[in-house]
Amino acid sequence: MSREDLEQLQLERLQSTLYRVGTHVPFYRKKFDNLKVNYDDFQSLEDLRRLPFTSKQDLRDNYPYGLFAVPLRDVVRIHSSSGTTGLATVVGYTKNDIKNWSNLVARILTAAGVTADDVIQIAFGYGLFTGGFGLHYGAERLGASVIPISAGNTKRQIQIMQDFKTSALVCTPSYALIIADALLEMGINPNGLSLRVGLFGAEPWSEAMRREINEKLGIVATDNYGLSEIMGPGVAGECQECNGLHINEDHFLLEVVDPDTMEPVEPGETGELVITTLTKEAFPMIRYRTRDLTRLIPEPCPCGRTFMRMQRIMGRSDDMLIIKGVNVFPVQIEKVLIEIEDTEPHYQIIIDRDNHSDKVTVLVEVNESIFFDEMRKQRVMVDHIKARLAAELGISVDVKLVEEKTLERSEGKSKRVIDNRKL
Ligand code: DLL
Repeated sequence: MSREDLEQLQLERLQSTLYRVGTHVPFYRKKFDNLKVNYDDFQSLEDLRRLPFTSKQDLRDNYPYGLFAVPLRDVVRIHSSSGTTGLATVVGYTKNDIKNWSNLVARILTAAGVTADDVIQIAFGYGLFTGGFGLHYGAERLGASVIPISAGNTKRQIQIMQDFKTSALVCTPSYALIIADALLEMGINPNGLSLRVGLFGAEPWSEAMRREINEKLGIVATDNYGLSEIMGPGVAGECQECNGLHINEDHFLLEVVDPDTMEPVEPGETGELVITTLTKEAFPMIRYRTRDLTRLIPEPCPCGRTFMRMQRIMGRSDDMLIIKGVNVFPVQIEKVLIEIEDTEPHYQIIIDRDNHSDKVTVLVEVNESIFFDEMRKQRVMVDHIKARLAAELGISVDVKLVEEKTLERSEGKSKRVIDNRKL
């Protein structure tokens, strides 16, 4: 599609999305009224800049169904991000949304080189997380043979990979490396497997990691990007050039803005990605602040696809951490610690990558009475904090008690997080 035709399609779809949220979602109606936005007179994509941004906080404030644009009886699927209690965000899909989602993921699989002849092993979690089901429906839409094995149990993954002749692997890049190392340990030569392509996403990774995965698994590793608030996987994905992710621009309108001024950056400059959905029925999003940092690549891609590419995600403009694929905010840890007696409001989160798996240690200052107390009491406290954190975060973390005033104090922002992962 030429850029001109694409922009016309985007404008028409934007107009109908604005009508949809303006009439069905009180949150947006109020925002538009306050800003005196009359979306009926939207004549160009430039007008988008008159619209308000939507943030993760807006989703939380409207928990669970406040931002849905259809009645629940039209919703056929519900997903939720990262399963945490107070901070969860909930998204919904109509039948048509699921159809579009499947088509878009099928596109991403195709771009990465997967076909109906492939046996595809989906080692993403199936559940509230969008990764498993999102890739699953896309792969079925494509006609590939899907193995819905879900995440974990690495030995079994390898057994199945050998027996079922898996040719495409889908998971997080860190899990791909865990599988690669397990193969090595088990003395299995990856060249003896049928594996030829991998689609990895849901967490940040690097070119160095790509090289390592390619070498250790003997495959072409591609990157794909998405987020639950917008749809899940299927927003953008790499073709076999492996040089930036093609954005599904007929369904999503992307802007890159300066996270401080919220003004658009120069074309090709790095900034925060802001996404507007163009076809979503149940859960449309207007100018959603992803907090993900990237840049658009305006040059045409040698593969011939005309959809614009974005560079792999380079970081975040907030403090969200992705640990074992789960989104974690330091403030969640703080909230738990504050509620626990005898702890000081000083803590530090240390993240390491051990054998390609994320490991989190939370150092917590405790008052003298506890610190010099008997071991048994300390152990009880550690177990208590661990259990509370696991319930809040959805992942297990190590906890170490430290004496009062051991953690470095800072004059400015305190450095709560030490991320030692070298991606
Ligand atoms: O991670 C959706 C997904 C599933 C994408 C499977 C790709 C494959 P959430 O759990 O809502 O959704 O997390 C979204 O994860 O805002 C990014 O910060 C990060 N992220 C997702 N894909 C990538 C990627 C899914 N390829 C958040 N590179 C996003 C870097 C990524 N970060």
